Amino acid sequence: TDDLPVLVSEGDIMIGALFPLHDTILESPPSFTTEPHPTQCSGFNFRTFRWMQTLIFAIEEINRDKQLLGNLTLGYKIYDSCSTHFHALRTALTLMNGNEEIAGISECRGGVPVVIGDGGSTLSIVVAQFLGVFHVPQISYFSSCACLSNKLDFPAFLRTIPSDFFQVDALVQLVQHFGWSWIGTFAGDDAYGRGGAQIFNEKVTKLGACIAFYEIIPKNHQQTEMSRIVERILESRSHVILVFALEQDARALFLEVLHHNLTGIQWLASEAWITAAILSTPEFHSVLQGSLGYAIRRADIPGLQPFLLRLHPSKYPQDPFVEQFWEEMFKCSLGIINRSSSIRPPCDGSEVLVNINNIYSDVSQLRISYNVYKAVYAIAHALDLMLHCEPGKGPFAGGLCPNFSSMHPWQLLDYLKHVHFTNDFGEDTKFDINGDPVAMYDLINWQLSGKQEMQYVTVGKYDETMKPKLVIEEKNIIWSGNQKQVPLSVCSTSCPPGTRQATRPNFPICCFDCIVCAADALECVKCSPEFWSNTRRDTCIPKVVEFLSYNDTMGITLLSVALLGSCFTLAVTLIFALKRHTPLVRANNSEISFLILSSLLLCFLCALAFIGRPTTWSCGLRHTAFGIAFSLCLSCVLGKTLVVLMAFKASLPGSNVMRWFGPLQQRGIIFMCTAVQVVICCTWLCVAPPIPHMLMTHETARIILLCDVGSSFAFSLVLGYIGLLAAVCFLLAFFARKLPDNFNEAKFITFSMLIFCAVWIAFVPAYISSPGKYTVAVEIFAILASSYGLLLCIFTPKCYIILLKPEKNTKRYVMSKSNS
Ligand code: TCR
Repeated sequence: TDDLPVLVSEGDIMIGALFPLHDTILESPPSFTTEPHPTQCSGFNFRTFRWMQTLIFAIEEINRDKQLLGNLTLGYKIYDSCSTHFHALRTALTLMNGNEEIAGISECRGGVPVVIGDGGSTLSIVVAQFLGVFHVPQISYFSSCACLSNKLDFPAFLRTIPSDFFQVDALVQLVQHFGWSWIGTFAGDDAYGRGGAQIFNEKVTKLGACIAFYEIIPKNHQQTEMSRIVERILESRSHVILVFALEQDARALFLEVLHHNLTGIQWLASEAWITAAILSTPEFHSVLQGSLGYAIRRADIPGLQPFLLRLHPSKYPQDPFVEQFWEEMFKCSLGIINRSSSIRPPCDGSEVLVNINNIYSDVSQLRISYNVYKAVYAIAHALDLMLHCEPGKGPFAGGLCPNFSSMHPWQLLDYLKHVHFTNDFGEDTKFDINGDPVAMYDLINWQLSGKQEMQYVTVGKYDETMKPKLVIEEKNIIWSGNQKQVPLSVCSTSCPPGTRQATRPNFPICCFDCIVCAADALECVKCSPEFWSNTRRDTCIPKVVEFLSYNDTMGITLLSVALLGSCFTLAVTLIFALKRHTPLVRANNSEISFLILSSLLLCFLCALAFIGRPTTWSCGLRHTAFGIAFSLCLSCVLGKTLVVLMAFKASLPGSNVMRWFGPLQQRGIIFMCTAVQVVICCTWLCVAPPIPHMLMTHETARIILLCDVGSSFAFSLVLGYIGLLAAVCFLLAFFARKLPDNFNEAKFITFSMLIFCAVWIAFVPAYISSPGKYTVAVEIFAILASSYGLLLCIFTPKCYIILLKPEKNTKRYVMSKSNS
């Protein structure tokens, strides 16, 4: 290795440090035909030079302080890594005493036990991989890539800058807070930019928002490529864009944005450029005003400014960097080494640092410098702990303490991992298991002051340890374009009520069309079965409950017909009762007639149970009452028919039928036939009673309230039994129709049974096919029709004679009739 410029100060414990004091390296690929040239760095960086001075400041402060480390002193060895990863590795090798035998490094003879640095993540990754092999602790003040938290790859890496993982978390919370769902991302082409943007994209997508585009800013800032990626902004029509890149790359991007005359975009900044001076110049005001981003916490380090201003080349002849700093600062030549590249006037000694306004002496934004300061103090505190280790209570196996004078780097690493102290500014410093500090950020908003100067206004705070982590003072934010209103960035605005999102094929999920909800459409809110959507399709309204009520026309009509029937029945009963002594009534077995009449009355009345809102009671009553009333009625008719038949048989010579078919037997038959139905009905009610039931489908706006028969077998049995009785009646009456009897009774019964059977046969298909409440109406109609049939056929002829033809109501006539 060639002789690299190094700044050394001896001490009891040496700290190695790497600073990217230059921005690039002038190195053409070596030809390997001649001896490779020594490295030449170019682009002196005043900012990192200030960080370096802060390191020296901190070390001198600690050496003065007798509390910390007692009389032991810290020394340092500082190298310039020139912002180039292989050069950083070269310096790290030198720090580890690369000139000597590397195998001895783990014993740390000659090598430093700890390294502070390097700058950017790309540099630190290389250095950390190398140092990790030897377990030499490395504390970075600037490398924030989340990848460095991986302790498998970087076991000895610690840092005082928070991991970008937390910065991205804070950015994502911002996105979530303001409801942006269509965000573009630009990333610098390095570990920092790519690493940060990638985590951001993943997290945002997980939230359900979408990345409108993701573009890498090339390191060479090539014009065509820059132009292409800026056009992506226009294409995507995204209004919120994150730029996760170093300031130089961000600058190249914004120059191109300016060139495209793109305004009205809300820029989200990464920590690397949110306080960048090169971007807050007037030319970028129109574009960058309103930008939001997180900056790490700053602090004022008392005494640092005079320390910075103390420098003079004459005071530090050994310092290889001061001389260059001076030449660059005052654009003059000290003439000690003749640099052919720069032809400058010689420095005349009149140069004074105090008068200069430069980023080096600006101590208003001490963020990274403060991280360097903290790193030095962390090492000092770790060494102090080690120094005060009590034998037997040490951290190593068996309570061992390290031997301070010949400590191993890994022992210091262990102490560093557990260091925890509060510095003079009241801030806690400690490392988590990944070697990361507690993440704290200020939310910065770029606002134009009255004097047209860009100001970094703090509008919020992020603290990993607080709940909530992020606090935003929303009212203090001035958005891009001097707006007070939160900018909107969505691909498609949300769909109005009553419509649903339909994703566009080949588009992210945030882009969709709104289409009107069909009744059962996917993702439209489905109303529960009792509800129905209103005409605007935005709320669910209760469905109309439908049943045959006393209020609607159909209900009223059926009700009146039923009541009318009842009245007729009562009227007939009255007539029969009044004329009960007349031959006609007497000949007609008045007992059975009255039984038929009352059962008919029951039949008419049971129709009423079918009208009105079905309840447990009315459901139970409906079919049973109907079944029993009809069975009773039919049994009586059966009994009557039997009488006619028997009477005929009895009138035949030598017959004694009448003897065993007297009124008692008649009653018995009627009772038996009805009892069967009563038993069926009781069993039905006990085992599976009919209950009210809501019939609802999603397709209709109505709920049909009906009685579920409970057991359809029982229902069929009841109906079947009635059918059976009717059929038997019909058959008997049919046989008896030609027989001479009173007023062709049997003929009328045949006729009434014909009507009865016809009605009920017609009922079955009508019942099955009629919708909703009309099934009930059909049933009532059947009941009423058959009841009327019976009433009219059996009783009208008699009433006709009783009322209008009283002359026929004589014993003789009745007898003659029956004898004719
Ligand atoms: N860590 C970055 C580099 C960087 C930076 C900055 C550069 C950070 N902050 C501010 C310029 C200005 C944070 C890295 O590479 O890890």
